Amino acid sequence: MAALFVSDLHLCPGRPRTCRLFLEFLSGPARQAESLYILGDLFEYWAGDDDLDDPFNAAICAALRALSDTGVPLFFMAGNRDFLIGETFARAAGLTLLPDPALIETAGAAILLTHGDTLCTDDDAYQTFRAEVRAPAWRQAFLSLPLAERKARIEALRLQSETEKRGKPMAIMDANPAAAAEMLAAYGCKRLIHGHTHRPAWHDIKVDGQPRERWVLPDWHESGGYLACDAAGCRLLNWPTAASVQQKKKSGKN
Ligand SMILES: [Mn+2]
Repeated sequence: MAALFVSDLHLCPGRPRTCRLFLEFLSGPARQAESLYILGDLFEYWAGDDDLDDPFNAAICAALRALSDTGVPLFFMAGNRDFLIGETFARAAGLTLLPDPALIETAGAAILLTHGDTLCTDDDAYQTFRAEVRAPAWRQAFLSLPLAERKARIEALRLQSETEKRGKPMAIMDANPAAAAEMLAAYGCKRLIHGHTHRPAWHDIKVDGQPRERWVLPDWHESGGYLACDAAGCRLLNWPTAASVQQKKKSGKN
């Protein structure tokens, strides 16, 4: 059995295929997992746990709950888009909230987890914005606004962020390798897993002359993917896999 890691699903009603793939993942490979870690940006945005009445959000929450009810431990770390997820959602979905970063132990090995946005240290404007919206006072003030107003403000922020991203060099929006090495060194850990950059990869790095691993999770859109880690190591897997597509054809579903 392996611990599975996913991130950057960006689920929203406008992406029905991605949602279907994720639901199939939850009722498929995730059922056989030792545990499932969702490392942020599960949702395209999250306006607050009082938005759980929304049928789309309720359906995703119920699917997570169904997995958790089968006994698979489920963990969630917030991303930059769904950092307003709180204890109410966590209880409803049957998952445990993790801080960012979080040091976990699975299959006898320590693994450091982070969403990944704090590693983008070359993007000063983003880090300033992040510090502002992650302050407890900002969170409290924002969550006290009416839900409709929160949604309108988030929509405006998303448009602004899309425009800004177009003007930024790609390199600025990637994880800074030195920041990743520093994080590993600070926790004395050999393996780091993060998402956010949408650049799935396995980076073999050196920290203080010692071999270390940095795994970057893929985002989900037309297809998805996940990282599986067990005593033998980690591997990035596509979802859906060729095998499951085959299986689905045989059973006549699509
Ligand atoms: Mn992100």
